[in-house]
Order: sequence, then C-alpha cells, then structure tokens
Amino acid sequence: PSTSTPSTLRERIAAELDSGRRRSEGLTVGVLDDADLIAQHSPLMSPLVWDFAHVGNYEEQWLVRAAAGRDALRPDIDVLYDAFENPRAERVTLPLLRPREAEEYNAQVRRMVLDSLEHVSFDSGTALLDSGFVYHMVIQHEHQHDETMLATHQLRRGDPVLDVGAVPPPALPSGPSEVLVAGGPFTMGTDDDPWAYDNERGAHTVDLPAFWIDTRAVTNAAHMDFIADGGYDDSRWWSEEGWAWRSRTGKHAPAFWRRDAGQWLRRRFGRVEPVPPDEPVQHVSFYEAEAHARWAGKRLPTEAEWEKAARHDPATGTSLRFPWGADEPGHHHANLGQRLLHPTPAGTHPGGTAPSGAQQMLGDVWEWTASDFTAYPGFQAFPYPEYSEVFFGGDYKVLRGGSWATHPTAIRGTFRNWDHPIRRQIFSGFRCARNAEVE
Ligand code: AVJ
Ligand code: FE
Repeated sequence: PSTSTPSTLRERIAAELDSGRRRSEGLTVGVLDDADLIAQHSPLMSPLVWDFAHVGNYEEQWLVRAAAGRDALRPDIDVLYDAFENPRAERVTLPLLRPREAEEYNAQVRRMVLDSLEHVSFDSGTALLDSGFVYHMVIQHEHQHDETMLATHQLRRGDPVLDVGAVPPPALPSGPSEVLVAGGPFTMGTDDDPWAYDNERGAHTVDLPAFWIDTRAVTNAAHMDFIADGGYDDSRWWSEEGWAWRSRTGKHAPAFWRRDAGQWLRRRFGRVEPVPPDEPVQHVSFYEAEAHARWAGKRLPTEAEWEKAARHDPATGTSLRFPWGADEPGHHHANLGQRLLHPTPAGTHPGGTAPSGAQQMLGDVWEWTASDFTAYPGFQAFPYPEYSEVFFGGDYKVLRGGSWATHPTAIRGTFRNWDHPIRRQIFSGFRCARNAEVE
C-alpha cells in the first residue's frame, strides 16, 4: 500500500480503485479455493465469483466504455452480470467466468481504466465525469459488493478464513442514554457532494418537531432483555406485518444466535463465541427492531430524524458531511472499513460524536429507520434508474449510517441504504427514538 497522500483527484481515484480491488481479492481469490468461490453458500446470496466478476464488468461498462469512450472488451458477458436479469438464487446456474478468468478479466479492465485515467477531464461540464463522479460511483460499487461478500462469508459454512481484527478501543463512560434534538428545520440531502448518489440529492429543508433519540445503538444485552421478557412471543409489540413474519418464521433471536446451557452464543465468520453484551445487536430484521423499540416504550426514528441527529449542527445551522465534521473518517471517528469483523461496544469512538450528542451514527451497524425508501423532492435518476429509482415505492425500508463492513468512501451523513424489512443477513441493528413532549 502507498503511504504517500494522494495530491490530485486522479491519484486519489487510482489509490481508491487499488484498495477496493485488494479488498475484493481478500474476500475471494486470495482466501478461498475455486469450489468455495463457485458454490452457492445461501440462496440469498450470489456465488462469490459472481460478485467478483460483476464489479469488473460494472467497471468496464462505466469507466472503460462510458467515461473513457473506449470499445467494449467483453460485451458478451454483460448479460451474465446484470443483477436485474439474474436473481441471486439463479446465478450459480449461469456460465460464469471461472475464478482465474474473472481475475484476468478484472485485471485487464483495470489496466484499461488506469491507462485512460490521465486523458479524462474532470471539469468538462459533463455530469458523469465532473469532480470524478463516475469513478466515485465505481469505487463505491466495489466496496458495496465487498460488504455483500462479507454477508456471504458470514452465511458460509466451513473453516474460518477471515481475520478477526485488532482489539477495539476502550469504551467511553456511559453518559446519558438519550439526547434531545430540538424542533425546527434542517437541511437533508446534498447538492454538491461529489460522492453522493442520485437518491441523496438534492438538499432540501425538513422541519421536524423535537424528538429524543438514543445516544447509542441498542445493545445485545438490551436485546437479550427483550427476549427474556418474552418479546418474541408477545404480539403487542409487533406490527401486523411483523407478527406475520414472526409467526411464519418462528424466529426467537437475531440471526446466527444460538442458546446453549443458559448462554447466548453467536456464530461469526465460522467461529462460535458468547454474544458480547456491550456490542450493538446486529442481524435483526426491521420487524424485530420495530418490536423491540415498541417494547422499550419507544419507536424507530424516521429517516429525517436519523439524519438530523447525525449531521445537523445547531451552532451554525448547517448540515455536516460526517457527524464529526468534514474530516475523512479515521479510526477514532468510527468503526468502518472491515478493520474488525464485528461492531464495537456502544460508547466507543467518542471522536465521532455528532453535535446532537448521538454517538456512533456512522459505522458499527446499519440502523433501520421507520421510513420507506422514496425519492427526495425534485429527484432525477442519474446516471441510471436501476441504482435507486426502480426501488422507490417498493417493499424497502431505509437503513442509515453504514456498518463495520462499510468502507469509509461508501458512507456519509446523507448516504441512504435500503432493504426488505425481513432481511437479517446484512449487518443491521437499530437505535430507538421517541416524541418529545410538547410543553
Ligand atoms: C444500495 C446496497 C442496496 O447492494 O443491492 C450494488 C448497491 N447497486 N450494485 C445493493 C448496489 C448495484 C445496493 N444497495
Ligand atoms: Fe452491483
């Protein structure tokens, strides 16, 4: 890895592309044999070799063809790696590139991208290229698939292949459990973030009544209390849809948890260990999050409440890029980028505290919000409707803040993720909110 700080946009792009590829290889060809790469580890997920070649094909389409204007290298394989043409459960049946072929294809695409990078203009007035947008899109895309590949690794059976990572930083003294966010307007979304996707645009004013939000995400210990109090068997806490999910699936605990001799254990990347009480709970569905919040006398925050708590600075009336300000995420700010293979205890990362006082809004676990995934006012699909637009109005809830598996370039205060409310293989947790009493 390069130790020098990139001085130009071009150098930054080249360095980010490289680090993304090293990460992808560390989840695929660098750690697993061909059989493991080709196998379908879960019907919910693609074979890892599909994700790997898919990021190369996406890069070919957007950086070789669209950005650099070069001829297509392998237009014949576009259809194999089109996520809409091929449901995840069926990808294993396709005539995919073999792992070695995928490696060579990805390397060839990358050489063409780096060759053309110096000839591309970032200020030509072309929205696709301006400020490096399409390169940022491709860099983030690879990291998003790396997080998806981590979910596949978590579902995979067999000997562990991933490093657990270093010891987490020391915990903060506990402090208040909730913070009050004053009523009033704030700026949601962005007009000018060169990494922002279409769904994060544009900046618009949202006026919210005052609300309380948890300082930290809900912990495993709190979720064990919910379980012990019979929460999974008490329909009072569940929405109608949530109770239908609970009844249909018979779930009584987060995914990967198991009860053994009076103790909760979890399987994490092939290792079984006691559930750590202080970590944010993860691998819960939206429905479990919603039920836990109601049991606690609270509710999930709306997406707007989450974003206000994460980035509104009442001192200046502006919205920050990150809870802590504009600085690029460092280790003291947040648990991001797969440094560890788990969330850090609630109360770590004091350097990442938002002006509201809320902690760990970025990193650790994706946080379910109460909101459906919908378009902001004036939304325009860019550069293609299949990134966001086709999902608006579907059965999707918004998740915010990124997880320990999310790369720092693929998260910010405005970033919006979404998934079906039943999903639990993602690194999902939540924090609670409640209305503030009107004086
Ligand atoms: C934004 C995370 C929901 O992984 O399905 C990847 C991102 N889009 N390839 C996903 C995405 C195209 C997307 N999420
Ligand atoms: Fe993709």
